[in-house]
Amino acid sequence: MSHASFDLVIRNARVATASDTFSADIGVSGGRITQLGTDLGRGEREIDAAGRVVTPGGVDAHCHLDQPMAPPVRMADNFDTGTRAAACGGTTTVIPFAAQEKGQSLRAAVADYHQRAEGRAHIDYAFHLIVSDPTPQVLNVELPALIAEGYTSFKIYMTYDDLKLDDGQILDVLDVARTHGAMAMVHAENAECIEWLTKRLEAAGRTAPRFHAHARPMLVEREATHRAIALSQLVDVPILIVHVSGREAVEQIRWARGQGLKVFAETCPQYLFLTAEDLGIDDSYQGARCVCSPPPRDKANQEVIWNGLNDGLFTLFSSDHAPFNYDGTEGKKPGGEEVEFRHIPNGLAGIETRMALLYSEGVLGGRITLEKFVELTATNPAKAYGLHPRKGTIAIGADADLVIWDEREFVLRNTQLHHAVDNTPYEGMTLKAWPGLTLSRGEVVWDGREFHGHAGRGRFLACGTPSLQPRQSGRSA
Ligand code: DUC
Ligand code: ZN
Ligand code: ZN
Repeated sequence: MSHASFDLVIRNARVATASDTFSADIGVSGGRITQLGTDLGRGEREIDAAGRVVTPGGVDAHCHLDQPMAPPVRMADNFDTGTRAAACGGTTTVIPFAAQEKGQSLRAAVADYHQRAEGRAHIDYAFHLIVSDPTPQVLNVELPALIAEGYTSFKIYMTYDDLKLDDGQILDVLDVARTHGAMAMVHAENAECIEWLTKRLEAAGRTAPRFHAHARPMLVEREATHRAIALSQLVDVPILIVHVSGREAVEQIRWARGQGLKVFAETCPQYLFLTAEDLGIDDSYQGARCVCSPPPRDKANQEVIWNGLNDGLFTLFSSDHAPFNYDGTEGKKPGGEEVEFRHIPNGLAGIETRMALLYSEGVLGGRITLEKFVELTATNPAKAYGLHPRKGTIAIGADADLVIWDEREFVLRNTQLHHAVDNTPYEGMTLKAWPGLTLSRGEVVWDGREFHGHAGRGRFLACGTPSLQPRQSGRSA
């Protein structure tokens, strides 16, 4: 009896990459793709894809897991439940954030975050840094050393009192990104405008969840987006604007691209599928579930985001999963109270639904091609953060992180999901597809019915240098 040629062969796959879709068998050995072709030799294990679409496993390059919060608030997902949910939703790599608290060393933040991940992650993970206190020690010593060790991206906040940097500090941090070849992600909202509007709303007694959106209108995002672009232009370094929510920010990014500036952009499911009305049409508290920043806008803005996904304006499609329970004392009702919108933890669940939402409504809805789906959900995020070609593609030598898609209609319920959050913003939506199988380094972690990971099998990935070129987009918003 001859030996098998591969550990695993996936037969009759409709293989989709960011550039092509073709029919092939996929040979896997040692957790990597070792051959693509027809009539491959025998595998120790064989899976018949039966002509179904096979994409690279998703790379969710913007999610928050077990990030320390001010008590009593606590994130519902840790690395165990968060990466379990990711795998069941077709994501095989996550990049959450090691956040520096003001006064804390960046090193200590990274060490703490490794402890939270180790022994818990079911899929591979890398870290972005959040720089909230750019002291000379951080700028000159810690950040350069951490970049060299594989933490090659960091997020800069222009809002949130405990995280935000002023323009001078942003310039300092961008300068480090330029010198050491890191990727700077920017949360672009004008903090002063938000505070001014919030105080006025509070003085008028307008404190229900829906007023969160009134305190953060598009203008606030547009101004900060423009300022972030200007600051990056001054330093002459690429930036990546995260969670772009609508037209006016998109216009700023198109303008920058037209100037030849390297400005990348990310958007998220909540800006395609939710509107400000999901925060409430009256003063009831239910809308607290969908309080996130920037807030969802309206139908017209959803169209602008769809167009930007299709025409190359957006580089990445991430979840911004920020998991908070609605009930209980640690989430949307801190201490069990229905609080003023200012005190509602920002963020919603999305790590498990990101891929299926875009596949269903984008690919099967005829809004984007399958290749564009792969580019936005896997290939570009891997390139942006220096994980490509090991992650984010189907190619010889790449990790065998793969999803076989089941195209079938079903009604989404939170009870079907594997995160530890008590709600999904997409409850009751009809989806047209879900991962029928997720492989992480050649191992089945989700078979369409059951989860098969085990805590601790996920490995830390040191990131390399970002390798992404912006697409010129000539269309207007
Ligand atoms: N906004 C953020 O900036 N981060 C987490 C979630 C959110 O809504
Ligand atoms: Zn943010
Ligand atoms: Zn975020």
